[in-house]
Amino acid sequence: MRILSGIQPSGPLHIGNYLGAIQQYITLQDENDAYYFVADYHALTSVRDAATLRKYVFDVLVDLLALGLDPEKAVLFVQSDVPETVELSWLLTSVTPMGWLEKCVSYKDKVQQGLPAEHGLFAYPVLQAADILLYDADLVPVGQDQKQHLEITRDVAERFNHVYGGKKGVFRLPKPYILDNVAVIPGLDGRKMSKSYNNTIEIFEEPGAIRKKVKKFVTDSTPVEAPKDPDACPLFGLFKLFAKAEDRDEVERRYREGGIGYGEVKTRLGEAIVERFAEARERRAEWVAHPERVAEVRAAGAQKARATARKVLDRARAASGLG
Ligand code: AQP
Repeated sequence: MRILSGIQPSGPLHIGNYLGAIQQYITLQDENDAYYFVADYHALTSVRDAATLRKYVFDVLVDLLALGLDPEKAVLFVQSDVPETVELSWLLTSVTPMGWLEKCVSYKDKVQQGLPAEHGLFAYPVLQAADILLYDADLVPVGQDQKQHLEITRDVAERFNHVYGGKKGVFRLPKPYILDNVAVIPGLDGRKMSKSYNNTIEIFEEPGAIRKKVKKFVTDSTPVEAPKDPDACPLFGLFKLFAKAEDRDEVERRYREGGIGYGEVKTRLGEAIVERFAEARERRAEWVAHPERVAEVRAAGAQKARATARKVLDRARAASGLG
């Protein structure tokens, strides 16, 4: 199967990105034809400084490589190294009804958070449809927050197929790949972990900073000795994703029986997070010390991605009467 997903270079990656998406990228790269990209066109809607954007793009590349994305198995590339994306985006824009974009929750959310109501932000789901359709993707590993955008991608593809595709259709219809237990990773305040909510734990923060941040996780005031429902506790929800099976079972039992305080869970969660990323942290330092290797990976990825993209774009151009 063809797998495709992207991640925005709009700031340091957090454990919501890791559990909700990157972990699946790594698993799926073994048995499939996988394409993963750094979505810098998308980041233009929020990052407005050239040097910062370049730094974030580099950081996401090294983060993905350090976390186990293998450029021998998957195509790793930067979105803007494939300018075909923008042309396809325009072809898709031309058949996308405004109403589909007007109902997008993420646009409304971001404007409510104070981002300017610009066209790029509004049209973001069409660019995302282009990202996906350009590679004939079958499956798109993402978190729950992207589900609505994936539905738009399918709708836009069907509409383009209907308008131009004849019997064969132009685009393959992709499906989201969302795992229930990691679909929405909670942040420090219990809401979805998100850069814009300022409630993240960054994957490659200093271990001391990670331990300190986890201590801020918001919990209720149930006393240590009182029984607690682990299924209703976002802190435990996160703990069980990082803890070893025996630690998870022990903590779960003590939640139900009473006798465990949130402070202890936070300390153990902090340790588990630091431990989980210890090897990746070392690998990251090696990549950072060799930017020329990162540049090689980027260039090779661009070449492969572009070759695939060109074929699909030509199909769409021919179908719509361009060229
Ligand atoms: N909290 C989360 N739980 C599960 N999955 C998540 N993802 C993000 N946050 C969570 C998934 O990570 C992938 C990359 O996301 P992105 O590049 O679109 O970044 P994002 O969703 O914009 O991340 P933020 O932190 O939420 O940024 P802002 O605040 O700018 O919107 C996606 O697959 C996403 O689902």
